Amino acid sequence: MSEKKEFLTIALSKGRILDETLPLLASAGIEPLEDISSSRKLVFETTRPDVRLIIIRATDVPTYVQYGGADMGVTGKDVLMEHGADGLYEPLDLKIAKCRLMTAGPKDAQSVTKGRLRVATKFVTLAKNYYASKGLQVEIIKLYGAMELAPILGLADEIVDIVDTGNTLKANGLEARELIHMISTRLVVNRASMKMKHHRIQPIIDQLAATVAQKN
Ligand code: PRT
Ligand code: MG
Repeated sequence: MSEKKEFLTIALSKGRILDETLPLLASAGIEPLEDISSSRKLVFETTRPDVRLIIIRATDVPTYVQYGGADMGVTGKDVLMEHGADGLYEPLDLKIAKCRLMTAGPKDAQSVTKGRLRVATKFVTLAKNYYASKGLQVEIIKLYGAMELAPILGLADEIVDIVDTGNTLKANGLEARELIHMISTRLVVNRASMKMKHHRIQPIIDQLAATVAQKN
């Protein structure tokens, strides 16, 4: 049996989701053998010899799980919706890293914009769909971060971005406008793995579900 077949591989998002994910996994008996935050490794063995963790960017999690590089993954609903869910099951809302996908723009801006509205975002697909659903044709400007700068520097009229406390918007003279989606972190599973490794995956889903239910 190949190494890939005998391991159950779980892809975790590095960054802000990770700290809240680890206690959930621990409740399912899965704990990394080394401290992830103080290591440069990308693959970690766990207290379960048949389970390993890989630590990657949130935006890469759907891709790894879709292609079977990982059997399961943890990432934001925003990332999943933007990426598309082909080849993925989404069996569980982990109810962590909750936030909102919103439109935002300069405080006190005149709402009448001449010509097409320009929107800066890293969520190109979600933004396009949102404005289309309102019957608005917009020009989408793809950015990879610091969307808040775009209206300040005249690059865009609005942004589509994640909002939690709203402090980042406020600090940059912006205000939230419309809610596009409520966001939380989801567990995703590769469709083929769900069949082939069901006896190992389902108990983990069940345990995580029980922990989430207890916490919320
Ligand atoms: O940052 P990087 O480009 O490396 O990767 P990433 O943005 O994909 O990862 P990370 O760790 O920043 O976010 C991972 C996931 O956390 C997102 O996909 C969301 O599902 C979730 N999440 C929850 C958030 C936030 N809360 C959040 N507040 N993601 C981003 N933010 C940012 C937001 O983009 C904005 O810059 O925080 C700022 C707003 O926060 P407030 O509290 O000032 O409103
Ligand atoms: Mg980020």
